[in-house]
Amino acid sequence: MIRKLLVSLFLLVSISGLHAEDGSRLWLRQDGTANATVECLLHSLVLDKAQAELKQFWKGNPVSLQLFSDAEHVALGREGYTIRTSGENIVLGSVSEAGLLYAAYHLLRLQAMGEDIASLDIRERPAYDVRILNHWDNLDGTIERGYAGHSLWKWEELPGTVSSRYEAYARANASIGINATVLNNVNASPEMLSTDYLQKVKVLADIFRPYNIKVYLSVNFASPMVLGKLSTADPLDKNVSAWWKAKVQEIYSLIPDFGGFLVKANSEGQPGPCDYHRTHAEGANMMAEALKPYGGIVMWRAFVYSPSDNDRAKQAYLEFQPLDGKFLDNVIVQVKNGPIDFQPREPYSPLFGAMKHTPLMVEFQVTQEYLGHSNHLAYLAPMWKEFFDYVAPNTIQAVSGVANIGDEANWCGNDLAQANWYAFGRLAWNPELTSEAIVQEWLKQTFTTDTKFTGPMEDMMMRSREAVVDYMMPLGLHHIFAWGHHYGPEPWCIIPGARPDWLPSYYHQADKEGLGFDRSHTGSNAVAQYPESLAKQFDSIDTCPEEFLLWFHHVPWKHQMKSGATLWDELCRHYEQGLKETRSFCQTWKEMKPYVDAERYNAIAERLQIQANDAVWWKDACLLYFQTFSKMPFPKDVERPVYKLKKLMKVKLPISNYERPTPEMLPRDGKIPAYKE
Ligand code: GCW
Repeated sequence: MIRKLLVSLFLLVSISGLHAEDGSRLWLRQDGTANATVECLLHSLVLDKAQAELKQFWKGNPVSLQLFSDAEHVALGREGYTIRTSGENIVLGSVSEAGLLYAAYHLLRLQAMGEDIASLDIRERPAYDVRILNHWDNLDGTIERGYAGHSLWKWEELPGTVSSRYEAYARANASIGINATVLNNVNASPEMLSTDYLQKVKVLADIFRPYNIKVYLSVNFASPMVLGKLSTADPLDKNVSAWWKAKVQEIYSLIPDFGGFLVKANSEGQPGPCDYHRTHAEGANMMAEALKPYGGIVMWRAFVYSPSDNDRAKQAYLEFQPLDGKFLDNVIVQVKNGPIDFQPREPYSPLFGAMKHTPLMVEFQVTQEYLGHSNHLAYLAPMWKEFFDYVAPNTIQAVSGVANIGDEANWCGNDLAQANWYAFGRLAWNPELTSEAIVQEWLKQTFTTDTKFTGPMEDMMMRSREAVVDYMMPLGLHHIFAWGHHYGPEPWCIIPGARPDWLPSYYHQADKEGLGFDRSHTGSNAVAQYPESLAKQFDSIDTCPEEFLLWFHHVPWKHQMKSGATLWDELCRHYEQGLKETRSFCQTWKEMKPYVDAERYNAIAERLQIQANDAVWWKDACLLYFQTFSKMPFPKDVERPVYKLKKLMKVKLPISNYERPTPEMLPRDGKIPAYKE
C-alpha cells in the first residue's frame, strides 16, 4: 500500500515536473549536460573555471575566451569585460582572467533567464574593486545574528576535511560578482590568527582562488597580548607593530593573495587603540603599515558609540570626522548605512560626504537582524537603493554586506532570503541596477521564467521591506526591539542597570505630549551633521520627510500629518497597512503554488504565515503601549487588537543572538505560548 502510494506520488511529481527542492542550488539551477564548444588558448585556475562552467552549462553557439589589452578593455578595468556576437561565435573579452570568469557567468545568466542571445554587445565594469561579504561567524560554529543554522566553516574538521559546500559557496558568489569574504565575526577571537587557524584559512583561500575570491580576516586588536604574550597592544609600541608585521608575513607566506583585515575596535567592549589614548587612525595605520608591502588593506569600522550623554546617532561622526585625512591610503573606513544600527529604515549616516580625504565603504546588513530574522520576507534591495539615493555611489570605495548564510540546506534559512544575497552581489557590482530588475533576474533563475509567477512575485517582494517598516517601526521609529535577540517588539523594555541607549525608550521617547526623538536644533541637533540643505529639511517638522519624522522630531500626538490625519491615527494606519500587506503575501503565495515545487512552496508558506502572525503581535504591542501615552482611541478603520498589552509584556522568547524563533515560541491567534526556560 505504502509502496503504491509512493510510486503514484513519484509519478505525480515527475509529471508536474516540480521535483522537491531543498533550495541548495540557489539561483544556479541549469542542468549541466551542455558540452559546449569553448575555445581558450590559455590556462590558469580562473580561466579553467570559466571554461568549465561554459562547457557544462552553455547551450548556444561556440564561445571563445580572449584576453585583450586594447584601450576599450583597459578602460573596463581589471574585472570588466565584453560579450559580443561575432559571426557564429560569441567572444568574451577582458584584460584579465577574472573578467572572463564574470563574463561567463553573465552569459549563463542570460541563458537561464531566457533572454534573447542572438546578437550580443555587452560591456560591463564593476563599480567597486572590493565587493565583500562579512561573516559574523564564531570559531565555535555559532553565527552572531545568523539565522540559517551554524557556520559554513567547519573549523574543527579543517584543514583535513573539506566540505563540498566551500566550493559551492565560492561559485555562488562569483556568479554574482562578489570577490571577497571576511570569514569571521568582527567580535573577533584572537585565536583566528593562531598558526593552527591560519592553516585552516589557507585551505579555504585555495578553494576560493579559482573563483577570484580573496579572503580577509576580522582581527582582535589585543591579539599581540593574547597570542604574543606582550604586555600591551598599544599601536605606537614598537614590539606591538613588530608583532603585527611578523603575523602579516606569516599570513602571506600561506596565502599570497590575502586581502587584509577588518577591525571592530573600541566598540561594544572590543579592545582598540583608544585603550592607550591613541586614535582610531593611529590604530588603523599601524596595521596598514604591516599590510602595505603585500598590497593588503585595513577595513576599519566606524561603528562606535560610547556610554556618553551624546545622542548615539551622532557618535560615529563625532569620533571619526575629526580624523579625516589622517588614515594611510590602504585603510578604508567602513561605515554602516545608517547612523544607528541596521534598522528597518534609517536616514543615511552623515559620515558619508563628511570625510572627503578618507576612503569610505558602506556596510549593509544582509542578515535580517532587525527585519524578522529568516522568518520574515523583506527584500532588501530597495533599502540599499534608498541609501544610494542619498550617497552617490562614486563617493565610496567599496561595498560590504553582513552575510545571511549558514549551513542549512537552503543557505539562508528562508528560500526567499536568498534574494538578498543575490541582490547584494548585483548591487555591489552595479549600484545603478534597479531593485525590480534584480528581483526579476533572481526569480527567473531561482524558480521559473513564467511571467504568471515572476509578475506577482516581483510585486510582492518589492513591497515587502516597506511592509516590515510599517508593522514594526513606521514614520521614523527605531530600535524598539526586544532586548537581546532583536526579533519581537518590546517598546516598554526596562533592564535595570542597562545602558540607556540600549533601551527602546531612549529611541521612541513616548510621553503624554507625543512620540519620537528630537534631533532637531531644539534637541540633540544631529541634523547639523548633514549637508546644509538636508539639515534644513530634516530640522523642520514641516519639511522633514514623514518616513523620518519620528527619527528627527518629538511629534505631538495630534500633529497634523500630510494626509490630514493626526500623528496617532496615521501611526495606527501604518501598523494596519503593514499587517494587511503580510496577509496579502500569504494569499499571493497560495496563488503561486502551481509554479513551485512542494518543498519550497511549503517552507515559504510557513514562513509567510509566521510573518503575518508576528505583524499582529507587533501592531498590538506597539499601538497598545503607545496608546497608554496618547490616550487616543483607535481609528474606526483599524482592526481592534487581538492581544492584551499585559500579556504581550510577558512574552519572552527563549532564544539567543544565534537563533530564529520557531512557530511554537511565537504569539499566534491571540494565544501566547507559555514561556519555558
Ligand atoms: O548590530 C549590532 C549587533 C551586534 C554586532 C554589532 C556590530 C557583531 O547587535 O551583534 O556585533 O552591531 O555591528 O558590531
